[in-house]
Amino acid sequence: MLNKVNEAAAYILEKAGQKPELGLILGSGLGVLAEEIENPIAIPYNEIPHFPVSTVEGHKGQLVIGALSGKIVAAMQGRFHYYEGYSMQEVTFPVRVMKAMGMSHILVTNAAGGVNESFKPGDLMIIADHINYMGANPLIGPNEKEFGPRFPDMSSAYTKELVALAEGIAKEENIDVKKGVYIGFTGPTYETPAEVRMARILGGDAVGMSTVPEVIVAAHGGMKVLGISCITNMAAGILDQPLSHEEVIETTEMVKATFLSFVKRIVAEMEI
Ligand code: R1P
Repeated sequence: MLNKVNEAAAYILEKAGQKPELGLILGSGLGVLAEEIENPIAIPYNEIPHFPVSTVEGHKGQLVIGALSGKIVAAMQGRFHYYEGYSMQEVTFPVRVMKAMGMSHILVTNAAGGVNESFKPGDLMIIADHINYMGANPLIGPNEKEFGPRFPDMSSAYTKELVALAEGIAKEENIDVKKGVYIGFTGPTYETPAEVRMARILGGDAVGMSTVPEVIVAAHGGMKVLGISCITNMAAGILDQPLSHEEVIETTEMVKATFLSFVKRIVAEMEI
């Protein structure tokens, strides 16, 4: 895989003409952040060697490189999910490429269902930790030691300093940000009420179908990670209403202004 990763990284660096320092993965409906990037260079995924393509609504399918809050960022306007039929290695390929391009930090965002009953749709949640409930792991298979160790430590996969930075900014900006544990399921079905109860018993605060594989690969590569979930709906069984991807996208639209100002300030203050 190393060759493929390096080919993709070289292609992007040549097209971009500058070296991004921070990777952003923008979740369902959260791609708007890429529109804030100054002097953007957008590279469609299908032009990047070995990159998968986006198949989900709300995921545009391009990498946008340019300046955001004084940093050069590479933002994925759309991510890949296991349920799309991609392998775990394909889902996480862009994270490997970010690392190969020289990025040491990554900010991962997603749309998630609220499991913690004190949450409400529209809340932002700083991810403190995750539970991998996907029944798969992107590191299964031969370990390429250029990428990282065989048995990576996951005790601080979500970098404590970045969590503290985000919490501090939320406080200063008077944003009622939550903090919690994200449980990754495979999807594409939304979780059943019983699965949501289980998630709560297991210690989960939010559920979703992404992020976990990306963060495992980032941790494998020794990258510093910050994760932010947008609670777009309450998970099944909490409110008496069915779930839909339209609702997920609608809520991200509602929370857009807060999400943008929060993340932009985090990017500005991140020490890289
Ligand atoms: C379901 O509505 C979709 O929204 C979330 C789920 O994982 C799923 O893909 O998307 P992101 O995690 O990509 O934000």
